[in-house]
Amino acid sequence: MTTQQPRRTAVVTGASSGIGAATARALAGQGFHVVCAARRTDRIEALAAEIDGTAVTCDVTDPRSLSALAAAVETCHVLVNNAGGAFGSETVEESDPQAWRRMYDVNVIGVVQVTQALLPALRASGDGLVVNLGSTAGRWAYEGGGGYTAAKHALRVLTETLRLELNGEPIRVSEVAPGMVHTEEFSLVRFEGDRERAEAVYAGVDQPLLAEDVADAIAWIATRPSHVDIDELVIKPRAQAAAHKVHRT
Ligand code: 8X3
Repeated sequence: MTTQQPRRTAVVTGASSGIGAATARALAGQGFHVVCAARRTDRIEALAAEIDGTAVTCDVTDPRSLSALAAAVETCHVLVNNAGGAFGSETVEESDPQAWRRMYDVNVIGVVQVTQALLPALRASGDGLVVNLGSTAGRWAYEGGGGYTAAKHALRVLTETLRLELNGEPIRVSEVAPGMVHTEEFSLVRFEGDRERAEAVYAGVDQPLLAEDVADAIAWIATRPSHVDIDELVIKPRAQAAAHKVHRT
């Protein structure tokens, strides 16, 4: 007679597209029950149906919707703080401070709030893991990226701080920091729907990373033995050696 083990639970924010959706699929493929959290209900419901998961509509910048997320998740083994994004590409001189606030809000405060909401559930699992989606923008500055690089640098420090504070508890804290990833929305959002500028980011680059490549790295981290903590994992396409050093043909 075989006894069926209950599926472990993973929560993925920003699961409606790109790296978030790919991560939800990858973790489901590893046997997790995945809670797909995002603002766009239709997308996460379709994804949840596909992977036998659960959809929870929420906005990581809105504490009220995070209470609903916390109420829906009793036990959480893996939390992937993926929701985030870049808004604009102006120089520091020309940038809109409101865009900086929005980027800090979604990339940093959003992670703080989701983590606060789900720490009781992570503790309840007895073996929790938090994976924060950082970026190479959290390591390198580049012109026109000020608001985003500042926010991702902040997220890196937030991740380190959390690891220090949770030391002694059975909760690991990781940062996955991708470089150039060609997703359907990241650059389109940054350039406010300007498809030409968005596509120019990847022009001539032999195989930028895909969302699935990053999801694969996250799934790898989530399937290490419990005592193995992957602090940070920087992942870039072969064609990218640094923020400015991208081989194009
Ligand atoms: C995305 C990487 O180079 O667009 O997080 O800042 S970059």
